[in-house]
Formats: sequence, C-alpha cells, structure tokens
Amino acid sequence: MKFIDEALVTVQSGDGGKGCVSFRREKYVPRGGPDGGDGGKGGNVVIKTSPRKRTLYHLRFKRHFRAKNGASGLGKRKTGRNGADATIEVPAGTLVFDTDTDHLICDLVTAHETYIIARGGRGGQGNARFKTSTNRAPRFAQPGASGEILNLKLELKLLADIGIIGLPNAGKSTLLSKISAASPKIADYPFTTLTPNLGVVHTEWAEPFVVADIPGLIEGAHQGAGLGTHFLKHIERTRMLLHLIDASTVDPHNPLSAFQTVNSELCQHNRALNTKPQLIVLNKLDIIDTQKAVDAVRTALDRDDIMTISAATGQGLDQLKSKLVNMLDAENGD
Ligand SMILES: Nc1nc2c(ncn2[C@@H]2O[C@H](COP(=O)(O)OP(=O)(O)OP(=O)(O)O)[C@@H](O)[C@H]2O)c(=O)[nH]1
Ligand SMILES: [Mg+2]
Repeated sequence: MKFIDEALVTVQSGDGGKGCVSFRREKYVPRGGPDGGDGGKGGNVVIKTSPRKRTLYHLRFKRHFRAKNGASGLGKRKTGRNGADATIEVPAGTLVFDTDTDHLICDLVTAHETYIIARGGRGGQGNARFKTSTNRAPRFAQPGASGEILNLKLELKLLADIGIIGLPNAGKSTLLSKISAASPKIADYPFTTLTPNLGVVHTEWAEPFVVADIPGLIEGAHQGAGLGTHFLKHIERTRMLLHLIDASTVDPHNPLSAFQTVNSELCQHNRALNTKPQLIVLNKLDIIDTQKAVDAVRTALDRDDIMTISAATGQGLDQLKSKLVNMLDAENGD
C-alpha cells in the first residue's frame, strides 16, 4: 500500500542588508568618526512539521517560498532589521530532496521539528567596523551576502488517517470511491478488494485526510479465513476506524451480528485495535426497509452517534465527512 504524495517547491532565503557608510555628526564633536551600522541578516527558509498537516496538497497552490531581505545598516551604528523567515509547514514523515542533485537533504520524522533549508545571507558590515589606526575614516562598507535559491522535491509516504472496516460487500470500496478520487474495484461479490486502497478526501473547509479501504473481514479471519488479518497491520497505523455495516443484511433479531464479528476479529488480532476510536456507519439506506435495521442497531448499541448513508446515491456523505474531520481534529487535540 504505497501511496506517495509529492510536491515541487522553490525556496529562496533573504539577502543580507548592506552595511552603512556614515560619519558621526554632532555639534561640538568635530570629526566624530565612522558610525555606519551593519546590515541585517536575511531571513531563512524553514521547514516545519505540523500535526495539522496531513498531506502535501496545500503546496500545489503555493510553490514559491521567499524569506525577506535584511534591511540596510543605519548611522549611529544601528544594525538593520533582520529579514523575516519563510516557513513551509509539512506533515511529519516528509522527505526533502534537492531536485538539482537528487540528494536527500532531510527526513522530518517527528511533530514540531524544524529544519533550516536555506540560510539567509549575512548582513554586510558597516564602515564603523573598518576603522583602523591608518584609516580612521573608511568610506566603504560591505554589501550583504546573497541568500540561496534551492529547488526542492518534497515526498511523503501517506499513511491512512482512517481505516474503513466491515464485512465483505458492506460497500467499503464504494464509499472510498465516492468520497475520494480513488477508483477501487467494486463488485457485488465478497472479497472484491484484495489489497488495501488509499484515497485522499478533500473538503472545502478542512485539511485533506487519507482513508484506506481494508479488505473485508469475516469470522475466523484471525486464523486465516477469507483474506485473514493480513491487512490489519495497516489498520494498526490509522488513527481511527470507520466501521461500515450493510443495513440491508442486518437481521432485526440479531442486529449486532456483523458489528460483533468484525470487532471480535480485530480484537483477536490485536487487542489494542479495540481502543481505536470507531465511528459506526450504516450503509445502503437507499434500499427499502433498511430504516428498521438502523433503529434496531441503534437500540441494541445504545449509541446515538451512529451515522446512516447510501454510498451509492451519496446520501449522508457530506455529514459523514464533517464528522470524520471533527473526530480527526479531536484526536489532534484541537
Ligand atoms: N444499493 C446499494 N448498493 C451498494 C451501496 N454501496 C455499495 N453497494 C453495492 O454493494 C456491493 C459491494 O460493494 P463494494 O464497495 O465492492 O463492497 P466492499 O465492502 O468493498 O466489499 P469487499 O471488497 O468484497 O470487502 C456492490 O455491488 C455495490 O454496488 C449502497 O449504498 N446502496
Ligand atoms: Mg472492496
């Protein structure tokens, strides 16, 4: 399940400000001597990992990052102001390559990590610094050093934020295809999905997130039945689960059977999976008489946060996306 997000950006650090040529001029102080201050330092371009970012998608719209130049030095030995840094926010896990040399510059692993990718130029020295016993009135100052320009390729191996689990045929792949640009194979027989598929979900109001469609689980999966739990290791790394249930197959006398089968397989594979936040979603609400099944599941679980959708018609998908965004933000501690 390799899914790489890529972005090309150009970064430019700020030039250093030039040094100042100036002489002290004050009443009653004849020949006050040189007092030109140094130029300010150019700003750096900094790459920073932010837990709010989940993909590199935002870099499709902003590809140039330029830090500000340092200001020139001033009289009275005043140093020019330093140029402001430019910051590129990326998710943890981003690799940064120099596209001109293909060299890996840095591998940002943890949250809130910062790396100076392009250093600002040094400010030039003002003439006050060049005063010597033989040249007491230097009429020159240094120019600032130039910033650097780099072409970068950012690469991120996407990990799913959300794993869709459920029995075969629940509509997991259909749901993924409706909320993302992924086009997994969809069919009315079980085990259509043989390997997990990833899709990026975009909304107009939130940071994109990544959803994985996991092959269907059946009873005995932890012992190898069906496709087994081979793919559950992908679920282990997701932050939350979307448990999809086909409402048209819910037995009103035993409404939780599908739900319990899948959860017990998860748990037998790895107990920790049971503690992952799980959103329960009933699918295929376009089929008649499914409302009874929904009510039965709601009553049996005694939870009112169960969502209902039809992946086929698109009913309820906007509400579902908002709910997922809220849950991910809550996980982030926002
Ligand atoms: N009526 C109706 N049919 C649906 C809906 N969602 C999915 N289906 C159908 O259900 C069948 C199974 O859908 P898939 O998306 O392949 O199911 P899956 O959960 O990915 O199945 P596996 O990959 O085999 O585990 C397909 O025939 C879909 O067209 C829905 O909302 N309404
Ligand atoms: Mg599928």
